[in-house]
Amino acid sequence: MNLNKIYFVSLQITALCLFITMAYMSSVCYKGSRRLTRNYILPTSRSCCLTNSKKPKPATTTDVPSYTSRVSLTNTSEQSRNLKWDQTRLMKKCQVQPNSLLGRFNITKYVTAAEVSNNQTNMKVKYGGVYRPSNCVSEQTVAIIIPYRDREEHLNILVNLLHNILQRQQLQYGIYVVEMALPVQFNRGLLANAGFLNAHSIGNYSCYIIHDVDLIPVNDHNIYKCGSSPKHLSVTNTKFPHGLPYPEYVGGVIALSHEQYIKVNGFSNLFFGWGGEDDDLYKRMEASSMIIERPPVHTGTYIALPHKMDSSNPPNPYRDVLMSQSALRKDRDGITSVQFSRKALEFRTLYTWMLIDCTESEVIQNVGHVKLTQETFMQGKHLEKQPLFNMKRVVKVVQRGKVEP
Ligand code: UDH
Ligand code: MN
Repeated sequence: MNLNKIYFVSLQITALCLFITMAYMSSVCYKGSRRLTRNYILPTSRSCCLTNSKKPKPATTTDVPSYTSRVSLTNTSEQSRNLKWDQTRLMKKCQVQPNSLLGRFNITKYVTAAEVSNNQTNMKVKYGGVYRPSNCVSEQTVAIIIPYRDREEHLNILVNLLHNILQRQQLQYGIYVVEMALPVQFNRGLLANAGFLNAHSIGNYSCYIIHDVDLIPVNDHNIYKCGSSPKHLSVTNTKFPHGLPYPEYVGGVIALSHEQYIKVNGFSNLFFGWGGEDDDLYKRMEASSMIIERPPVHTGTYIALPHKMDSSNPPNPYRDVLMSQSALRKDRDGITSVQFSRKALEFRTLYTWMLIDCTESEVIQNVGHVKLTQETFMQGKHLEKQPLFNMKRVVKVVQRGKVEP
């Protein structure tokens, strides 16, 4: 073999090696960027090759543009889903007290149903009354639960105003109107429990605010979020202008986190008719060693829309007796034992509406209680030992996000 031939063959071998090396390196880059797609910023192809052996750099807000432009080159649906996911993750947190808040405001005129549906602010609300800020991530997800029957005018006014306030507060939220089917007597506690279980199943919210339909907030510094303790938001209203009617009062509007709601086992289901379920809730919270947070009086202030006593919600004559056993009954009377059927569910323009039906005797039986009548009360039947309910089973159901029944 002459020298020229040897030189030519070795040149060919060198070129082949170079080609294999380049092909290998570009494949590493490709695999590397695929692997990084979901959790990290995509590096440029050069830096990928240079830094591939190093740990990938965690994403930061300032890194977003490079990530965005890279993905737009190959716009598969999976990548655009990842993009959305990452954009949400990388967006800044919403402010605790956003600049858009007005503080105390005056309501000169209440809206009509027609005005409510035309309102521009509400255009941003999705069907079912859910909203999420577009430019920041809300720290909590909030379900507003409104126990309801036959107060349409109040409902329009409240829902319209709540959307405005909650959007100014930069919250991610959903509004749930929980209506009780006739002819059973109204039961605010049972409706709150049914609303909690359904809203949890639909939106897995972190905070639940039980809200009377006739209380209209007039100060948006009253932030609709949960705290480390249950938060009673309606400190004063036009019916009680000077503050709480009594220190233990937690009626009207109260915010409980998912954990707090489970810890107190929600509301009692036994308060059919008017009164007592809120004082019973206070006793449950006290029995769970919780303290109640409240905003200052001038912040936690509401207009109480006037109404008469409802015919399907007469005062409950046994409310004091039931309340005297609150702490004893707490673990077997609440979300662990609530008995209802959801007759309808509609995602309406400004709220999710559901119709809840129940039978008083079944509700009471499921708690393992006796129905309090003049006769059973005189016989002291309600004081007899009642069977205990299996709390663990229902907590599991709540955690799995299923609604039972
Ligand atoms: N609720 C309804 N429909 C009813 C009953 C109650 O929607 O038929 C809901 C509603 O969310 C209401 C809440 O349950 O805000 C509390 O009930 P309520 O407003 O009847 O309770 P409140 O303590 O009424 O305000 C007291 C009786 C009013 C008599 C007033 C006389 N001046
Ligand atoms: Mn009222």
